[in-house]
Amino acid sequence: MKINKLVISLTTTFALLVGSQSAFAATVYDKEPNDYHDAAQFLGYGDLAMGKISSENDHDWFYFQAGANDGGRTMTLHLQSPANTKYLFVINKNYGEPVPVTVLSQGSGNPEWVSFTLEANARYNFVVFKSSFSGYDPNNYYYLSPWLY
Ligand SMILES: [Ca+2]
Repeated sequence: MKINKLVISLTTTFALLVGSQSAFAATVYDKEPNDYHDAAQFLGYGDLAMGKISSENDHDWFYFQAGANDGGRTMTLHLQSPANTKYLFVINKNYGEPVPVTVLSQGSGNPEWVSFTLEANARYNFVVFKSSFSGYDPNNYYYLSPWLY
């Protein structure tokens, strides 16, 4: 009886540790403070970030860590803002290096949506903030989703 419980407990722990980047897509809620590089929240494959812009200058940092075998793969990043707001994101690499992107959004008023090519072992930072032309909605979520091909 005791041994069975231990086995179950260890199996669960192992699954949480190993599966966190792939098997279990998660919803990651924006948690302050996250307004700078070192406080960025981790996003794994297929994870969905949900956050709220809660002040004029709120910046929400997230990051994705490319693995050794991820070089050359295409990632898309999609942002859906709350109704009647226009939020933007910036993507940079490691400690702020530029990342060339292809814009997939079409026309104005559509979600922000880009694709870019990963370099192996690079860290990709995604920063969500509000456009200077937009208000913000502290009560409703934006949705940020990186997807890897
Ligand atoms: Ca923030």
